[in-house]
Amino acid sequence: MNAETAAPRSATYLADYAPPAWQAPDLALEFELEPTQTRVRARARFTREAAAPKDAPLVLDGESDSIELLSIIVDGCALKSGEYRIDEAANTLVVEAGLPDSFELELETRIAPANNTALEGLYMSGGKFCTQCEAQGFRRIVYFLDRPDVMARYTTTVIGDKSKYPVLLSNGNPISRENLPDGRHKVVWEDPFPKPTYLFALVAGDLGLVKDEFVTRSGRTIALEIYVDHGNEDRAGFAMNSLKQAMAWDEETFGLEYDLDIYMIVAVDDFNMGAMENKGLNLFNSKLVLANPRTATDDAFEFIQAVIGHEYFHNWTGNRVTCRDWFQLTLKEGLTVYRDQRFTEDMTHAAIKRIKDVTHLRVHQFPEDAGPMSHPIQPKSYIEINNFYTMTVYEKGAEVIRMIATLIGKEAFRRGMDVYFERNDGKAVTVEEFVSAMEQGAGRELEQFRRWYDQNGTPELTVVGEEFDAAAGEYRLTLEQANPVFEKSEAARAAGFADVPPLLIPVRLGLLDREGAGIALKADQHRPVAGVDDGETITLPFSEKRTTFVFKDVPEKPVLSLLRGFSAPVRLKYERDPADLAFLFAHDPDLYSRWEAGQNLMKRVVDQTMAAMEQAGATQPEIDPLFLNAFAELLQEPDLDPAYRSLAMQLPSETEITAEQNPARYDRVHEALQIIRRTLAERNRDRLQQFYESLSADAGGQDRAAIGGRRLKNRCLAYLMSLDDADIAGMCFAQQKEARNMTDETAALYLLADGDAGERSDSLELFYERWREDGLVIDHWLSAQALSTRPDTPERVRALREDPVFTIKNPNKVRALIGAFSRNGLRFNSPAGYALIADVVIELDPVNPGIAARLARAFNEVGRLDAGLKAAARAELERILAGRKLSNDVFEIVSRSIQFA
Ligand code: HT7
Ligand code: ZN
Repeated sequence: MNAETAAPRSATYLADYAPPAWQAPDLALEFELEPTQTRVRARARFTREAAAPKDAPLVLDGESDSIELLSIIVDGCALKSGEYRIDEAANTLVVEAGLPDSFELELETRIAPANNTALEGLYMSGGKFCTQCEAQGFRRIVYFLDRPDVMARYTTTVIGDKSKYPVLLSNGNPISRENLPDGRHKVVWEDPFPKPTYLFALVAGDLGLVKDEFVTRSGRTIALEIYVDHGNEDRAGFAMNSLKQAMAWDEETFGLEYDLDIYMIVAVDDFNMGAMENKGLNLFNSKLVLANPRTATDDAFEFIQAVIGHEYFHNWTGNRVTCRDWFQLTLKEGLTVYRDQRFTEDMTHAAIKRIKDVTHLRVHQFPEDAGPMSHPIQPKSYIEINNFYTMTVYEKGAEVIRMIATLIGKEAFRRGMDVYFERNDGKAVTVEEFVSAMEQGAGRELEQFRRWYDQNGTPELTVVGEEFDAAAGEYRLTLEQANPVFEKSEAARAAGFADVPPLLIPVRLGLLDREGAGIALKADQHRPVAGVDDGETITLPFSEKRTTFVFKDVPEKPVLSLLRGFSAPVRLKYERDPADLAFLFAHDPDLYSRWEAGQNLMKRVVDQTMAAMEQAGATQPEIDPLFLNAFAELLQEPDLDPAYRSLAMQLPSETEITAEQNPARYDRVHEALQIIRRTLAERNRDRLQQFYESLSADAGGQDRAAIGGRRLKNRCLAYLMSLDDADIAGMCFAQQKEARNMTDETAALYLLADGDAGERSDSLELFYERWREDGLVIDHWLSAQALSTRPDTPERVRALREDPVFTIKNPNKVRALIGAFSRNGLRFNSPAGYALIADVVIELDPVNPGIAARLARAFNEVGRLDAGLKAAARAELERILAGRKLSNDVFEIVSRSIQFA
């Protein structure tokens, strides 16, 4: 079977949205927990919506593969078999006829959480019961209206064996506790806030508890509780502190206070994603809760703070105001990512955080948007909604929110947020409500801006002309925009666009004089947006296909600092004088643009090196002295923040460079980067060593200076390791052995695992012996080997699947080994690499289709492979598609990819 013959699957379309025919404003649930036979009872009064037809049947969502229906009672009378039906294909329970406009329904069902390996619905992890209901997990628990525009107040009774499950949790506040005569106990939870099914949660188990509290600005005391496995209590302090920071930040920044009396977080080892914002009861992948400096890297700490913030911020952007349907996912996710990004900017270093976010977007979202999974931030159709928790919906979605803030200014944005909550609290709404609230807050229309929600593809912003008229003191800048992916799309054709309409793109820029100082700006025809800019940075609202912007009173030929802060998620096409790039890399006061100038210089050098290698077959092509000097000056500059210096020193990744190539040349890019890295290390060896030694005394502080010091030290170590010098390899291994913190320990591990130094096997052995019992830390051991650029990596990864620390059932392990390997551009892109991923996708699909589909996205780049690799990838995609009973999750990803092969 191939793509053409694979069974078609039915898609859901935004255009087909219809409001629900029934509502059930209160839902009483009762769980009697047993691993293989949990009883679930649901009781609710259903009321027919006024606009629904009088004969509208009741259609409840529920997966008959997971749920055994024991009884169904309407207004006290049990229905007989002919009075309802279970539609196995549609996953519904239907009561066709004879229903009054309002009635009480009682259902009793049985499920087997211990057999639930998909980790959606109610499942077991490490002996505890837990749930994951977003997006459509509730329909694996009991039949109900499993759609976000049906919101109910829940009362949840949880009953379980008291010795095995002393902790019984659900959403809201606990209202009663009772011991039962048979050794079980019962806790009743009541959540006063109406919520959709996807925010329902239940946890039961034997858990350790870390407690704290937070006093809101209105004086309410909120109990904060983090539940972890016994023995891990001392690793929850950072998460707790992050939660309190997030609560205070949301009050200060957006005036948003927490609403329930208790906020609970539970750490779970088996979890498909990072975390889940269930009302009052967040579930977290334990990796995103548990941390102390001995076991977690600085990156892990920063990620934990961000995700704790993200889930907390959902309480307003997602829970209090939720999505009408899943096509509106970016309404809560894009906005909440934007909020967590700003939180981290405020808690750490704003420019560095922005640089990291932009890099993440360009490395992951840009390729997604140019490949088989390209979609607008508001998708228009899906086969499996789980496949649309994407970089586009989340990260590009956050960029779209950021552009609104850039265009209207932070104060107007805040007013817009207030309007959004005033109008929509307690409702399930669409992205339109958000944009319209922003219009109200800003007092201006954003009609053209709305196109960002509908156009897929990364727009191109091209500088087509720059002129300086010394006599007139005028600088003229001509910009053009295009979106080649969207222009060729089905959607553009269907909408009948002869000429695709332009986007409103906020372009922030500054002009520098030859001393590197900002020139005061006056744009005559396109005035800066009031209150946004500081006189030396201006935001041009670029709204046409092509515009010439004229700047007056410019005293000398300026150097343009364009797209400051990456003010729009576009590909900038700007052929510029490398001397200007070097100048900006040394002087731009905008730290983002300064870094970006360095990246552009580096990308240029990579291209030159590749070209030289190709033409002359030279193994040691000469590197542009302009760049070598710029880099040396960066190392010499006094008083630069160490974390910023470290970022500015970093070469663009192989992934970022190959993402712009067609065909992608993984081997060539890898080689060119190695040559450049080694040349830089050779020329700056003393300075790198000086930094390394002066920063080596650090023992693991968590303050900004200590973190920055470690970043710079380990960046220097990475450069020095490219020299293939035995002394340096010895120094690297010594760092690993003596490390008192996980950042230094793993930095050395990853470097040694990547090469051929004699210390390599000792390094891997030492790490394994130290950490094999720690389920989270040992994942670095798997990833370090999976990311190694050594030629034997595919075989090694296959072998590691048999190691006792690996199991295909745990998503973290799959991500650490197989996911990491799929990101290893050089080694994954080979027939052996493709076969390995395809084997795992095929094996994992029946176990956990969500994770299998994520892995299958490794083939996203298939359209940009050379002919040989494309054929090999296509063969593997066909092999996956040929599988019997392939899940919708994997089918959708693979069938889209194969069209590009
Ligand atoms: N809103 C949460 C999404 C999520 C999820 C989605 C599908 C499958 C499993 C999942 N676990 C969590 C996470 C968030 O964005 O906050
Ligand atoms: Zn989220």
